[in-house]
Parts: sequence; C-alpha cells; structure tokens
Amino acid sequence: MIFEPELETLPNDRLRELQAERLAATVRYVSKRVPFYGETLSAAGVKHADMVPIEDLPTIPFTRKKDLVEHYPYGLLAVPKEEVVRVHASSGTTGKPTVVAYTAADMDLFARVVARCLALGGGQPGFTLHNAYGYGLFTGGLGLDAGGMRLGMAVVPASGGMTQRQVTLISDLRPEIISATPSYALTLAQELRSRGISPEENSLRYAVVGAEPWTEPMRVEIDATLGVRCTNIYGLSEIIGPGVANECIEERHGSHIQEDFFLPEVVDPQSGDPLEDGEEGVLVLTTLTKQALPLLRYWTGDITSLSHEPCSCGRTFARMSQIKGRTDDMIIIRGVNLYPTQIGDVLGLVRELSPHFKLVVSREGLLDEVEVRVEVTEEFFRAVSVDMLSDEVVEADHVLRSCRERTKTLLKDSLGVNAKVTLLAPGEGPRSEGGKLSRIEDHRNLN
Ligand code: DLL
Repeated sequence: MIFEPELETLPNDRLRELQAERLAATVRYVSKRVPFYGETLSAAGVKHADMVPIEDLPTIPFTRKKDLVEHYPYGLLAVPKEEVVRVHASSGTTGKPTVVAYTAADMDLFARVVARCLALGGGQPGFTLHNAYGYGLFTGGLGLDAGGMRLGMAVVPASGGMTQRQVTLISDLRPEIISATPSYALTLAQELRSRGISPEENSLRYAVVGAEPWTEPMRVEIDATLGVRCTNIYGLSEIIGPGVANECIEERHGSHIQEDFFLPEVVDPQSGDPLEDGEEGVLVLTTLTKQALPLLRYWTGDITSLSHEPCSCGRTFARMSQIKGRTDDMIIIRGVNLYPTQIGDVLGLVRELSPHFKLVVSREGLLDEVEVRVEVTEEFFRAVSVDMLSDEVVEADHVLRSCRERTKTLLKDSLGVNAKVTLLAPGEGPRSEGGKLSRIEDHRNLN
C-alpha cells in the first residue's frame, strides 16, 4: 500500500513546483531565523528575499557536520527553545555528539515519513511491528515507533539487545514485520534457528533494515534466514532520523526518497559539483519543511547515486542506490580506495562464505595490509569437520586452502586489492548486539 498516494505519486512537474516553493520558503525562513545561515547566504550572494529557483540550488553553500559541531548544542535552532518538544543525538566517534531538535510539527513529519517507509517495506494497518532499533537518543527506536503507530500497526518496542527475550517476543506476539539494523536482523535470525524455529514457522513476512551500510549477500541471507522480504531504510539524525528513504517491496531496487520533504542531490566528493543520474557521489539533502533545525544542502558524506526512472510501485519519487559507505569509512590500501561493502559484495560470490566478515587493517613498515576475516557457512563447516574427524585431514586442508585462494583471487581481480584471507568458524565473526556494527578494525596509528 502507499501511505499518502496523493503526494507519493505526484506527477513530476507538480513535484518540482512544490519543491521550488518550499525551497524558496526555507531559504527565507533560515536566513531570517538562523544567524549562521543569514551570514553564509549573504556571503554567497544569495539574498533571502529572492525566490531561489531550484536550478540555482548549487549557489547555496553546503552545510557540514562541522557547522553543527561548532554550534553545539542549539546554535542552529530556527525556533525559540520553548518550541522544541524533542531532542535526539547521534553519537559521533569522537568528542561531542550532534544534537538535533524537533518542534511538534517536526515530530508529526517524522511519524509521517517513517509511516511511508514502513508502507514501502510491506507494512500495513493491523500488523504488529517488532521494533528492534535502540530506543533513546538514537533516532531509530523512537522514529520507527512513531511511524509504526502512525501507519496503524501495533508496535512492540523491543529496542536493541537482550536477544533471547526478543526471540521469545517474536514467537509469542507473532509480528508480521520487524525493524532492525541488518546486522542485528542476522543475529536474531541465528537465535531463532538455534531455538529450532525455522524461517517458515516464524510469523515474520517483512523486515525494514538500515542505519548502517549493507550488501546484497546480506539481503539474501536475511530473506532466507528470517523468512522475509527485507527492504532498505535510510536516514540520518541531522535531516530527521529514519524516514528519508526506503525501498519499495515491489522492486527493492533503490530507495524512494521522500522528495516532497527532503530535496536530494548527488555531488562530486572533491569538487562539490552536481552529478548526473547514475553517477556515484556524495548525497546532499535540503530539508523543505522542517521548523526547528532546517538544513540547506547538508553534506551527508554518504556515497550513492540517484535514479529518476519510473517505478512499478507507482511512486514518482527519485530513488537512491544502496549506500556504498560514508566517505570517512573509506580505507586506502596501497593506493586502492575501498569500502567495506565492496568487500562484502565480493565475498558473496564465494559459495562457502557467509556474510559475516570484518576487515583488520594494519601497517607493516610503510605499507598498509588488510586482512579479511570471514566466517564460512554452516554447511561448509560441517563438511570440512566431517573430513577432519574421519582422518581426511589432508583433504580438509586442501578444501580450505582452495576456498581461501579463490577468495583472494576474486578480491584481487574485482577490487585490485591484495588481502590476507582468514576463514572463521560459524559464530566467530562479528555480530551485532542490537546496534550498528563496525566492520573495520584499524591498527594503523595514523596520527
Ligand atoms: O542511523 C537513522 C536511521 C535509523 C536510519 C534507523 C535507518 C534506520 P544516524 O545515527 O544519525 O541516523 O546515522 C546516520 O547512518 O549518514 C549513514 O552513514 C548511515 N546509514 C543510515 N541508514 C543507512 C542505510 C540513523 N540504509 C548515518 N544504508 C547515515 C547505509 C546508512 N548507511
């Protein structure tokens, strides 16, 4: 179902008009209310009284994470503090978190866009949503909660962690749909299996997963082990939280961006110049109706590309491809730029390997080394163990070596990277305990 069909299927010209009106209103709004924008816009020669035509969007300077950090906590607020009804924060890796604020109208928008996303991913009124995103300062838990209720679902606020209890809740409350990080969805699937509950037996049909980069091999694994069709949900605290975009269940090929509220661009990571559809670059988002913390041309750091191809689901909103990673997740191994998701995609080509992997980066002398630690599948592990036990140790060694060598060659041929490959037994690799999973262990001392 489409949650707001009259808006989500707007003809392109009407959508462009709506975006243009809202952009002009937002530019006027922020230049009057936020001193930071008043200054940056006039320095860039954008007069707040001007109608900023959408084609002139690139004349507006980018807003970056550092601007939020420098104005911590409330320096970019566009409303008096008394109008704020909620704050959230995203945990930066270092120093202070980024605090974001919402008015009552912003909270209403938050619930609406998440309700749209859940409907995109198969949610329906009357369903039960098992929400395994963390509740608290993170926008995931409370965001999915509000959206689930807005769509008319019964929300189970499971939050992250306490995996045993989650599995009991899933068995007893029989939710049709689940929301979680993709890595935690796999943890839950494994726990269900270890309790002897097969994918066909559990009640789940849909999963809305995101908040961290993930890959096609993970999609296959989540679908198979949870017995669902999973879709990608994308968002970030600075823009609203989850709810910026979601894949439709019909195509699962690119996430529809809620373009009537968030104006997307993809730009060149170096020059900042706008890129064409299909070209990969940094996603830049402008909020079009937000009150407390409107942002112009926010540099998300996330690498993706846009598509305006029509979609069989009937929605007219542009789609963004799966996020390859954040610009700051990129590692450079002997001159080769790499995102962990690229490694994950290649590992998916090797039959014996599971999607559970981690990269360990170190420096030997002047050269960077990368070790890929990846779990083998249960089936492969069992077969090799049988050989080991029946004294076919040489055969088992041979099979393991062949798997390692094939993986190494594939990584070299597809990505140009010389990696050490270490095979792990099932369960030895990284697992999410409920939140976002980090796939890089960096032992280089780069400072
Ligand atoms: O992760 C919001 C969210 C919650 C999205 C629940 C989806 C579901 P932050 O903690 O501020 O907000 O982190 C935002 O996470 O800039 C991306 O780098 C990454 N990210 C979010 N969704 C995806 C996704 C929430 N579907 C940052 N694929 C973003 C890849 C994602 N990366």
